[in-house]
Amino acid sequence: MVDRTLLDRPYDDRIGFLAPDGTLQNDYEPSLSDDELLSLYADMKLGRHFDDRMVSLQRQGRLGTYAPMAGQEGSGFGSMYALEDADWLLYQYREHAAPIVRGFPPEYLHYWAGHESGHDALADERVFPLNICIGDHIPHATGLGMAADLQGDDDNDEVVVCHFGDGATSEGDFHEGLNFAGVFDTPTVFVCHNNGWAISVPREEQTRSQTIAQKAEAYGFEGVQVDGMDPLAVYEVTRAAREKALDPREHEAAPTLIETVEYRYGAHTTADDPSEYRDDEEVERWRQVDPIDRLEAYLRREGLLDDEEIADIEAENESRMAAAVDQLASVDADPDDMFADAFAEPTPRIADQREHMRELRERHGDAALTREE
Ligand SMILES: Cc1ncc(C[n+]2csc(CCOP(=O)(O)OP(=O)(O)O)c2C)c(N)n1
Ligand SMILES: [Mg+2]
Repeated sequence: MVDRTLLDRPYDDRIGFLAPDGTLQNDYEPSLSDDELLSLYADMKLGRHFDDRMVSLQRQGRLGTYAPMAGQEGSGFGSMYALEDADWLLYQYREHAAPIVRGFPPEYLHYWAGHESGHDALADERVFPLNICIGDHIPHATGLGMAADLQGDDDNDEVVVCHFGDGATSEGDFHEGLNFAGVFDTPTVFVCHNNGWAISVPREEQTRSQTIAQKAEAYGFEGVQVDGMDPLAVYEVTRAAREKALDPREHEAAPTLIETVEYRYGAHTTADDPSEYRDDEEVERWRQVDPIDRLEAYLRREGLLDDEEIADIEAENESRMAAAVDQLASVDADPDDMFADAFAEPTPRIADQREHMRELRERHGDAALTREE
């Protein structure tokens, strides 16, 4: 049973159901079945394993830059589990839960290795290519929601979910996207992963608003703040927002802004050194409320999970990831691709650069690409 009243809370009343020790709070009963809870746990573990391996592959020089997710699995997987297959996904570079829940195609790794093929990996699963240009995808999510509405006649059953970070809320695109969504009642769910930092800029310097959730007020729809380290709370809230987005009653369907409060344990990307701007104690504090440990504690309490089952899940996840890494070796990148697709026809400057690179490769081979010329 979806609880729509969850969306009607004060903005700073952070919704949470699962305590760090795995007990349930606030008279909550999970609406996910036991099998679904176990599957959510296994996917979150896959996400953490994927993340560890991706960082290590980057360190080995087998990937380009990578944006670690560890710590943010509660909001990523909790929100993904609330969706149906027909729903559309747009996400920022850190929310790897979207590709993992939508089938974890091995080609997803290609993107991070700089291969064109990584972009299309999830097209059939209604997942857009990940977004690097902060906030750009927010108006797209609104427009897509509007299109779903128009195409679905009166019985649209697709929502559009858009993931982005706290930093994205400072972009004009955020405000334009949410304003339009409010005016046209688009079936869009905006999930802001507030991890407290936009690279080295703390949340307090990002906005003077007390919460990010309250920004929804300005656009005429509901905003809620959720404990992003609690996958079950994020699940229930996203489920309620999804239902509201599809409400067939006139003027009842509306977007929602969900602010998930969480933390990234690792660096912003593998090109960042967080010790320059934050203390280890801060990281340690957040690790104490880890989303995977919480769910695991709950499942153990309920007798749904034991050491042996955890070992089986880990073994299965390791073999899935190993298979994805294996096929990475066979992908051949064409350095020319980096000049493709920005414009239908390359601008003179891009054409010059492409020509310059081709000449260098002809003269020196691909070693030219790692040398300063
Ligand atoms: C339009 C734009 N401006 C600046 C950047 C540089 N940039 C990359 S990540 C980032 C911070 C984003 O922070 P947030 O939205 O909180 O996401 P997080 O990295 O915390 O997941 C910035 C400013 C960019 N990618 N795009
Ligand atoms: Mg952030």
